[in-house]
Amino acid sequence: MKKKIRRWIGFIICFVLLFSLPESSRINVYAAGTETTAKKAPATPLEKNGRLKVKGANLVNSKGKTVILKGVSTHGINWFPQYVNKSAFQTLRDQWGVSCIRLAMYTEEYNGYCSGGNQNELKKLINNGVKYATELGMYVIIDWHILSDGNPKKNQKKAISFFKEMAKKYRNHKNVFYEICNEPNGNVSWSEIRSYALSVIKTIRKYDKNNIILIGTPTWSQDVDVAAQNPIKGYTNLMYTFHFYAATHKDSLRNKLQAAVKKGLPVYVSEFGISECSGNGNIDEKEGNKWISFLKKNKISYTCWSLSNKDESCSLLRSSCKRTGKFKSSDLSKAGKWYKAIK
Ligand code: IDC
Repeated sequence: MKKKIRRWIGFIICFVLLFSLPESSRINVYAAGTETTAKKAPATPLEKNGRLKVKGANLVNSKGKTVILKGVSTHGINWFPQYVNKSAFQTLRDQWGVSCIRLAMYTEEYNGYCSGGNQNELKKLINNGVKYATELGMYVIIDWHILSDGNPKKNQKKAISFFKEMAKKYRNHKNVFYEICNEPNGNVSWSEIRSYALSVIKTIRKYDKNNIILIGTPTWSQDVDVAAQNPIKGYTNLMYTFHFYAATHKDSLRNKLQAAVKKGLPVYVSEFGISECSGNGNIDEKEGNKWISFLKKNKISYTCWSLSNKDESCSLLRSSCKRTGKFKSSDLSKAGKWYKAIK
């Protein structure tokens, strides 16, 4: 009889001990021998860094650590919609170390958002692009790609209603950037761009208090030194864009960037190439390396133009490449091979 009682007590103790273990180890106990050897996927850029914000001149992650995003820009999504796909973005993330995709939506070039393009189709592409990037844990820039419309005020009303829609939709996303005017150019001053930016920012911030807003600067987003003299006040999470093309732009343009950095302006290189500024002509890898080391030294994020197979030297893919994702080495242009190797 005593033996029986002891056995029961022993049984109850075992039972209590087993269920006092944390659930994870309990499962191991039950599943011993059935464990798989599958490795956990590495953390995505978004899992690693969370919501980014602007601190001083830098982009910092949710733990306050400075981050530099390596990005790729699409070509105009109105012309090359086929590259807005998850496989392309995933290849860039996993094989190129890219953490940010820029979705370039021309406003006034042929079939642009404000020049006869199908606005619903264009927004669908933006929404799909944001969705793929989000699923892959990547950051994503929604780029209002002004170019021949030099002065952003020209389409200000349309910009405001577009960004109102985007800000309402993406207020809870942690990975979205709004780039409100790609490259102001022609006869447009910083004070005009500043006043455009203030109206768009005011609209965005009504709905989205956090996501970072990128602001273009005069002369095709080169005059960050001018913007640095009178930056926008009263809002957080703003950055100013600086663009360069390495076969054209060298020390004298770097000096302008240096001046802005010295003033503490938060700068984001939302577009650059190593071709000439026409997007074609020579490729200058050496100058490209100089630029990248300058950007790294100053903790500035950068985005390379462009993910397409257009027959021009800034394209990251060869014109013979028909693939729209899972790019192989033989699919890459000179610029593509160079950029893939940038760590
Ligand atoms: C270029 C494209 C080219 C296209 C042209 C449209 O590479 O295929 O025909 O735009 O006008 C920029 C612009 C970007 C340009 C790029 C290269 O932001 O739209 O793309 N560039 O010229 N600024 C400096 C260079």
